[in-house]
Amino acid sequence: MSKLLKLLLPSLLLSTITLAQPVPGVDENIPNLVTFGSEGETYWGDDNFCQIIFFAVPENFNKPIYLRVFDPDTGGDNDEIQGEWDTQTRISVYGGKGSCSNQDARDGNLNGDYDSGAELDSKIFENNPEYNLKWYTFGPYNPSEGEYLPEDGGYIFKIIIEGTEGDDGNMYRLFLSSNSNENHEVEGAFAYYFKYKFRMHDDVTQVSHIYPYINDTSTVYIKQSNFDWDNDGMILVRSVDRPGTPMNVSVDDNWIDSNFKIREKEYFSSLDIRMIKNKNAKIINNNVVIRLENQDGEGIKLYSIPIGGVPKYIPKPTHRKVNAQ
Ligand SMILES: [Ca+2]
Ligand SMILES: [Ca+2]
Ligand SMILES: [Ca+2]
Ligand SMILES: [Ca+2]
Repeated sequence: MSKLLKLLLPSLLLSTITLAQPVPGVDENIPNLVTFGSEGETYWGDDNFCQIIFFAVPENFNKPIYLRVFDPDTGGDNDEIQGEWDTQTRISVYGGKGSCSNQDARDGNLNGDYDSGAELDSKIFENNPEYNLKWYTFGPYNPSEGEYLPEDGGYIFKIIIEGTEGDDGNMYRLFLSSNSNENHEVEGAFAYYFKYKFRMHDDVTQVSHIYPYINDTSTVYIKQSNFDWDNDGMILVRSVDRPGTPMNVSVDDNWIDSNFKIREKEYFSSLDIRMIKNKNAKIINNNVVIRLENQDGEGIKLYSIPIGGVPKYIPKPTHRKVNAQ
């Protein structure tokens, strides 16, 4: 993160702090995150049965925090059955040195030290009506139990959602809260992720979004990769300088990528990656994966809220000659 962003981050986030806590974020308009059991088929939309989300708690916040998970079970409502419900999901919370700065954690490298740092809590969820459509609360944690990374937004916590058994799809949502029983905002907090796995809307009129932020002038181009999109419509990049640049969209059980060059006006602004469903195909239960990298292969953070707000395309002024009467 640039020094400039570090200075601006609190004020940029201030206007949207009340939207900052849920993952998926409010502006993302994504119904659920998804992780399949480890015996799932990748063509159901999860490439490696693990999701990693980071939460940043600003350093001036000194009350206990809680990480809450909606519908952590795999069964009953909200989830995707394959045969019978037989899936186990391990949800773990990490803090301390190396938990969030570790490159394997940021890259989701499951062969490496993705589960680095101190494990604060871990719990296995299966088919259990007790947790169906309910919130489960991890914590309390003292914010200082996170890893102190001021350039990433303060004290950072890592939450890993890993399918350890079975083949069903676990749908869930997350919330960073200052209360153990309800979702209360942690002022100035937000979440970020380097790879995002989620369920698209079934409603073809709904547009989902992700919001990377171009935080310095060294980004030359962005490589976007997506998995198992089932050719469901279009992915467009909108920014202050472009109304919508199309990116490649994957088919079934397949990774595809494409690059787009960053323009000067896009530095220090968010991009709005818009996911527009195919109006005719009416694809339902579409689970997908997306990741962005810079030209050096470094993962680009996707923020649960767009930094500086949702970018608005500013059309170039057109100069028309006005004839004198
Ligand atoms: Ca099953
Ligand atoms: Ca459920
Ligand atoms: Ca679930
Ligand atoms: Ca899919």
